Amino acid sequence: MNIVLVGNQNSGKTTLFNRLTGNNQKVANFPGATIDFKEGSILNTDMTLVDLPGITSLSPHSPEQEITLSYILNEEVDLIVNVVDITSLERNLYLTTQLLGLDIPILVALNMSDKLRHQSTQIHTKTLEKRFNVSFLNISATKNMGITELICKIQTNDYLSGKRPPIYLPPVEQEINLISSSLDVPHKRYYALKLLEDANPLTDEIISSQNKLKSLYAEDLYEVFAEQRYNLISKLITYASSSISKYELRTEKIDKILLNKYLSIPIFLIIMLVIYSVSVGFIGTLSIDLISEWIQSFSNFLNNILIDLGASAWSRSLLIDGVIAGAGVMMSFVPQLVVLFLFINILESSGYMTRIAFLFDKLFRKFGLSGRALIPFILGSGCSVPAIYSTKTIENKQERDLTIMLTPMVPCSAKLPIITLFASMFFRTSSGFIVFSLYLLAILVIILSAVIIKYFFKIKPSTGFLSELPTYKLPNTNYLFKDVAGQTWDFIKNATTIIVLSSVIVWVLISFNFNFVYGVPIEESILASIGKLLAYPFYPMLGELSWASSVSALQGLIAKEQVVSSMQVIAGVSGSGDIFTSPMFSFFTTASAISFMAFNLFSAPCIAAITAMRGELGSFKKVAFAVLFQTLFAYVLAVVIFNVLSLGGL
Ligand SMILES: Nc1nc2c(ncn2[C@@H]2O[C@H](COP(=O)(O)OP(=O)(O)O)[C@@H](O)[C@H]2O)c(=O)[nH]1
Ligand SMILES: [Mg+2]
Repeated sequence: MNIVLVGNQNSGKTTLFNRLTGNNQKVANFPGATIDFKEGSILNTDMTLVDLPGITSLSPHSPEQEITLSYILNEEVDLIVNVVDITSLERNLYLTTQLLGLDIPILVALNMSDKLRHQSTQIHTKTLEKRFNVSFLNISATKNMGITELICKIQTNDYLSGKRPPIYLPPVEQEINLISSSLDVPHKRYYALKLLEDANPLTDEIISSQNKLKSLYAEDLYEVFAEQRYNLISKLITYASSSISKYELRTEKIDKILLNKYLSIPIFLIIMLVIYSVSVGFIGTLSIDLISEWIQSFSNFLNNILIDLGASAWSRSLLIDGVIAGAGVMMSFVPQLVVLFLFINILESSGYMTRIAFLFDKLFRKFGLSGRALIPFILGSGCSVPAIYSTKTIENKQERDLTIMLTPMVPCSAKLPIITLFASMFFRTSSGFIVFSLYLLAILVIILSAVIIKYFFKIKPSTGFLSELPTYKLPNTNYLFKDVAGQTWDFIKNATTIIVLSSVIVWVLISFNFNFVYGVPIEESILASIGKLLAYPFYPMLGELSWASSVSALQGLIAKEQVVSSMQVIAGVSGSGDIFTSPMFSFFTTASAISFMAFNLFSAPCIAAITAMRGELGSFKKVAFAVLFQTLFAYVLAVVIFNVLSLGGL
């Protein structure tokens, strides 16, 4: 197969030639001419390639151009690769329109496509293909782009080679067809046109055709044809090119950094670190401290008024330790939620969130999750409540539900006191390692849970893989504040009743015994009785019937911090270090310490998180499934850990 490269000077033919042939090239000489050209074979194929001198049209103006024309017309050519400089399409396509008159298959290589990236226009090659009925391919000879595709197309004959489309206005086409039908040579259209342009026409037939066209257009038919070619091209280019908006240009520039191969993930982690430390860290800690202070002074104030009013001890306690304490738990979430919603909304509406999904999709899809799930997981290590709300940006409902169910299994910061309590007590020197291992365990637990839940809910892998990324936009502040306000209000509305109610219920359970005597010591309370029942299911993970442990775990439902504070109250100590000297908790061994930690880490989250799940899953059944699943999973895990470690003598 003999292939020739044809194109304007400086369109990149020689560069492409070198790229395609490597070292398999030699200088050839055209018989009877001093001008030489290069010949070679395309790497790893037996196709020969010829690099001809550049030409601007099929009307040669120099000896070199004559060589090119004569080679194309007279040699055995199986395919013309028309090399076109995409940055000056108008001039280059002029030659293409002429090459289309030849009886040789053509493949147009739009070279220098790399340069187009810096220009503000885009070329739709499909439009060009449709109009010319030949294949167009974007390449860059210097940047080695599209070269493999080019070779592939050539090797497999994968290019359009249908009927040649009309190039000129109908009267001209009509005369071309008339003349070419009487010719008996290859390249009829090319020669017919030449005859029509000829100043010294040979036959009467040609003279009459010429006269017809001259009366329609102008005296100089060469000019007329050239003009019609130019008109066609300029019209086509307006159709085929669209200008890139300044937003798209800006987006491209930003993405060069944000989606850079090496920088994208560090940048994402830094952004998350900032969001995390500002919302959950700074605002979260500050507001929890401040709000507990306010609640404290408000409670004192209210208590004094109630005493003055002669209210009973239990009613004061109900209001303060039940209702107001519950409202305080709810309120302490609000400031960090506002800040977090603000950040998440900015990430989403700016277009960055879609890019994060794009970065992590491949990995996360394996577990039935969207790349966007990474954000709730990271935030979840601070607090599950805002993390669950941040799943709002996951479009696919199934993927969203799965993420919501998994997020509470990320150990949140409120679970940290549990970890540190046990780790520092039982693993003094290696407590850092234990904390680290628990986080690793959390990752394994989440992956395993994902696989199981995916199976339960028959979650199909979503096919909506992103290929188009939106442009970056500055968020509209109006909508931004409306969204944040709406989301925050949703939380307050949904959470207040549930949290206050459960706080009151726990208060009742702690404060009364079954005879409804108020103010009994905790070990005689209703909660302790429930704890004594629960001690049996806890036995397989503790090796001990301990109502104190099951009650503490149960209190974690209000807030996970309460697990440790409940243990302190039951042990009757003030420092957490003394907990294990109390007879209530002295039974803990290394094995039961680890299993109890694991159970608290992965079992049902606190009421606030369950409320958030209820709001976002939108179905009570799904919440029940999630909470039961988590608790059951944690239970099995804890029992396995305890028994394996106990067998190992720990
Ligand atoms: N940016 C860019 N420059 C190119 C590309 N192909 C060729 N060139 C440059 O364009 C110039 C002309 O290339 P050359 O191969 O000599 O063109 P020829 O006259 O058609 O043989 C050289 O400076 C090449 O480096 C390309 O794909 N992208
Ligand atoms: Mg050259």
